Amino acid sequence: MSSQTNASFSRIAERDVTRALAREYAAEFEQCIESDVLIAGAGPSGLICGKLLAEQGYRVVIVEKNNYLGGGFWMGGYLMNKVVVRAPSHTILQDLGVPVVERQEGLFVADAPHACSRLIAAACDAGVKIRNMTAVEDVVVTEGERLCGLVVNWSSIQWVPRPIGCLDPIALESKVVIDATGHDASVAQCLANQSILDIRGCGPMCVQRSEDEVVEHTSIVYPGLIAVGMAVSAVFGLPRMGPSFGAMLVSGIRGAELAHDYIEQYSAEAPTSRVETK
Ligand code: 48F
Repeated sequence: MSSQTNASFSRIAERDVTRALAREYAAEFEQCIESDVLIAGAGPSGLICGKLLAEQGYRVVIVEKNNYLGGGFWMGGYLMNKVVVRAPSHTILQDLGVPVVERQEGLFVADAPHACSRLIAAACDAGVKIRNMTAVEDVVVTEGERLCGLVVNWSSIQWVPRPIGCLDPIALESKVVIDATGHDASVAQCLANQSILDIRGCGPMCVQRSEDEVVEHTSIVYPGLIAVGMAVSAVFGLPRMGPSFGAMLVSGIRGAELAHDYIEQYSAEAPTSRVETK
């Protein structure tokens, strides 16, 4: 510690700071333009899904409209910063190094900031590239009717007055897209807005059914698009969850398995509708 507090900072100019930021940003942004897996939403389902796929060597990008990552995982409900998970999903938190307390048989509680920050760090450690302050505005669908990317923009642009804020979005491409945007189901909603997909919206709360049903319904909801987490509930009209997070984590894991299988199949079939460029 003393070697750090005794030394003076290395000498640099202001322009060096700006140049360092710009170069690193540009280099990483270039890698995000075309990935294996593009995940919309950095809540618990999206983060664990991205972590597992990145650990398998896939190029994973998460776009998140907020500045902060974690979605609803920082709070367990009603501003109480503890999260509840039911067995057997408590072992996922334990594997992340998060302490859990068993409050009654099969019902575990963890500290929300601890759980959320561990999950974010694990995703970053695995190599997931994060584009925060980036909102999904639309989807890219190829002639073969496969969803192969997201149309995104700075999320802050929606707060800029229209006359000065008319800023075109850009497209990011991937082999598979994951909708992990929670109750909004923002990616599926883009398809619904264009009458390509039916979305039912969440039903009333029923914790006994909701967690199992979210995992069971985690699936490919349109060619190239997998829904995980509460987006699954919104698409299929399942009961809302309440502040219990096990199904978010297990659904994210299931989504990663489906994405792996989809990419294997995608690579084998080598789509013909995709324009081949450098
Ligand atoms: O809401 P969120 O945490 O989704 P989740 O992973 O987990 C749900 C639980 O937190 C909780 C629950 C179950 O216990 O009911 O709500 O399914 O995270 C979704 C993330 O997606 C982002 C949003 O800011 C949040 O961080 N998001 C939503 N719409 C967009 C988006 C969009 N259009 N573009 C980019 N990010």
